[in-house]
Amino acid sequence: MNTYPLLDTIERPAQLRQLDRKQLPQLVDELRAFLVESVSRTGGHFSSNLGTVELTIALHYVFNTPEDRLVWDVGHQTYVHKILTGRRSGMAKLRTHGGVSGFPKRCESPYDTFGVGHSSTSISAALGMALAAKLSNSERRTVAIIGDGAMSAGQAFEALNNAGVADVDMLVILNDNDMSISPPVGALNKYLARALSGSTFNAARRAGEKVLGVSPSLLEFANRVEEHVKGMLTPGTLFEELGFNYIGPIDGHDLDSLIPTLQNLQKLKGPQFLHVITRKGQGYKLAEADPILYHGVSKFHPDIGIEDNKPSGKPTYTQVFGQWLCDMATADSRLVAVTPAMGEGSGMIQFAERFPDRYFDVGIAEQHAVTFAAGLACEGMRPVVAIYSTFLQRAYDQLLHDVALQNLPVVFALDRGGLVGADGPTHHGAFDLSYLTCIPNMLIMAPSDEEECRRMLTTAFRYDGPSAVRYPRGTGPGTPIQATLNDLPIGRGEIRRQGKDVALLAFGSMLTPALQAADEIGATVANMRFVKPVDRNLIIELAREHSLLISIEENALIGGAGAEVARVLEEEGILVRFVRLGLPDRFIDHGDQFKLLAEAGLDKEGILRAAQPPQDNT
Ligand SMILES: Cc1ncc(C[n+]2csc(CCOP(=O)(O)OP(=O)(O)O)c2C)c(N)n1
Repeated sequence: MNTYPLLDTIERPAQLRQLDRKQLPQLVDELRAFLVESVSRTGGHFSSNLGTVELTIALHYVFNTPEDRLVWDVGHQTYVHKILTGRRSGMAKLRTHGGVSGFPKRCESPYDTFGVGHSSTSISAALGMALAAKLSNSERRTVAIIGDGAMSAGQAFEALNNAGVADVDMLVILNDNDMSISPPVGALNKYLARALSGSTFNAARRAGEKVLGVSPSLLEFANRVEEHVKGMLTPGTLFEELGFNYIGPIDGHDLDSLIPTLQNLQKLKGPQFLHVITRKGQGYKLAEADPILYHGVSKFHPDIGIEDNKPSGKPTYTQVFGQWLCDMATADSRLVAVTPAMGEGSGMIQFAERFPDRYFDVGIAEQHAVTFAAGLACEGMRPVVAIYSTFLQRAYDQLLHDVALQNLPVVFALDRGGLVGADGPTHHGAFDLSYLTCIPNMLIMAPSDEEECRRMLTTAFRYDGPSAVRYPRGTGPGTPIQATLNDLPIGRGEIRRQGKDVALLAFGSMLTPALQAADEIGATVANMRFVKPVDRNLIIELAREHSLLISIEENALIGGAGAEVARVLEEEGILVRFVRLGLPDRFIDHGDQFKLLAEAGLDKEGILRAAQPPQDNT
């Protein structure tokens, strides 16, 4: 039996637009079934995609894509968009090497108008596109689709502030499911929540029906919107004040509301704002009940759902951090912890439960998170900012200007340092060592195992200035963790294996492959531990006793840990053969974390290749 008779007929949105509206509910059902089948086999983002099935269909049904531009925020909710735009068969290889990306990517499809992965960019990008359309006298429409979580970021408001006075035709759709990854935080959320309160929402629905029911002319439509919607609803006031024409809230799972509303908005001039209410996980009961668990999933059985994580024996680095945070908070009441909307992913849930007054989820607001931590530090607190390496990129000036320049004791616990695998180039933590080492006052460490991670966090916490501990995604070698909170002597590495001729200078996660390679060639292995200050004496000693030094790091080669080693050699006037291994000067695609590392030469084989004597070309 064919489960997807209607979906099978649609390869492109143009075919979708040929369908009768009465056929669309069937398409909704087929797409949801397909999503469940396909994501349960590949893993990926799940609840957000279930929540945007109707909205995506309605957008491609009403707008003339790809001529009209759909600009998705974050992009983790675009699987239906991908399926409807010629990539349905590619979903079988979603997020795997050479397969479809988990996020929109301009090089993947003309329907992907803007590359995303990091949040809160859609309104800015859409405004740029809308202005470009205006300047080139094009009639094409531009639509930004942004979640209520992503809307909490400063950049979204900067863009609204600009767009509201920009005299362009653009539509911003707020996809409000009252969830970020975790429950949303902040005053904006409270403000939006009023829209969901029964009476207001029902009033809006009635107003919407009244406005749309009789196919009003444009003028009538505008007047009635004015009369019935604007006047009645509070949620829109903020957006109205910013210069947008606010419509909503409407039910984002009701095509009979969505399609006529979009059709009308399509014709209106100036900045338009449509507030749509959806439910994260819609249509799959388990995800509806626990949208956090089903936000990003590994493979699971669709009839059973996600089964309890079998303890793997080894804790992840994220869990090591979470445990340390609780232990250090118990030991020192000055510790406060800050997360920009990543409490779960950063391993802070236990801390949040045990120390609710010292836990600050500030929303998707990395810049604010860092300056907020600086303020806490000014007053004697000891803030720990838990942030993914890739997301700290957002807050670079705050890190430099607000924290480092004032030499404030803020600990940056940088999770996902190095390649993350399936999420790909938007999420790889490939650059932190480069962007951190050039900042004065920074203490930078990269652990090679779990206990070392704990010690580095303790070292960072006791350091009187800004510090970063960057650890990789997943598990380490499984070194047992001590209950005590010991620190490390700052700026000192250690020899882990004494050999001869070749010295491997391993940073962080690269110690494991370095030891494997060294066993084959009898090389010396140094666990460098500190990227800054790098262990100068150790480098001098290794250079004196070996004919080849190889530095190995899971970071961009340019400006990373190896560059610090090179700096020492240069400053000391040491002439020795020196090879640096790290990530090449290109963006690394999505795929299996370890295969990607091997491709970059960051495994045992890659190290052995680098240790070969130079080719004699004479
Ligand atoms: C700059 C940045 N910080 C954090 C994240 C991680 N992140 C991905 S999705 C998400 C929640 C987004 O919430 P919302 O926009 O409401 O979309 P929903 O998941 O509810 O559909 C977060 C915090 C990110 N992608 N980008």
